[in-house]
Amino acid sequence: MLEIWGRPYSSNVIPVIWCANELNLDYTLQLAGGSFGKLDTDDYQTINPNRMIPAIRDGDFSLWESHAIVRYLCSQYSAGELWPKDSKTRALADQWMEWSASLAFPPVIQLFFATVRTQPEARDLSKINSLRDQAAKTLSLLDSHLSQQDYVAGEHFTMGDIPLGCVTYRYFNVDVERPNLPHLEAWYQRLCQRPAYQQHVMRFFGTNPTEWQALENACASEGVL
Ligand SMILES: N[C@@H](CCC(=O)N[C@@H](CS)C(=O)NCC(=O)O)C(=O)O
Repeated sequence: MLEIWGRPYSSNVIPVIWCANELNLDYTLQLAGGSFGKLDTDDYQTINPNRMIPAIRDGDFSLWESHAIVRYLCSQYSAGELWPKDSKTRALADQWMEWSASLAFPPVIQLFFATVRTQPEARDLSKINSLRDQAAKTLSLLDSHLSQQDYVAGEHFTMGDIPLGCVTYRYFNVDVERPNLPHLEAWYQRLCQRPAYQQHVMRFFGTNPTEWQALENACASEGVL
């Protein structure tokens, strides 16, 4: 059976778990990384020599890098749907996945760390405001793109929506003011209708490091999937 290694509150693991659930795949989640450890074992070295999460093992095949994993799962298990058959549509989906990694993810994850993952008394307001503005400026480009179509690669949900859907959930749920980005919001609301997104992306992540850690620790006893 497919194994996904990682922790369900980790920004790079969430797209993989969401993707596997969109595809209705049977998998086991091997809780690893952060307080779950396991990354320094000999077994994990063979799965991901970087000793980072996420990684997968699918039979005798191992793969790491979250976006590569999303592409593999979609091409292997959803050819023609999440992995568009038309090469230009597929290239556009891919383009937005790359854009997510290079331009959208960095300011949003830094904003997340500067707020939720920093105790309130240690927060740097000017840094938070600067990251907030940078994230909004970057995402405004996606907002204009989405004024023309319902999903990032056209009129259908594809792998291209997966990394950005995860980034956007973080962006819309940290406690900062945001400019009105109506097309981004409408697309986000479309994602919010998807059961796999509701279950695996729309997790309450707490408001400070103590709450965040307690939520993540609870995964082990809840038997999350
Ligand atoms: N580019 C990699 C980044 C992987 C990465 O930074 N993973 C972090 C978690 S989000 C990690 O393994 N940190 C060590 C840990 O969680 O223990 C990917 O997208 O998979």
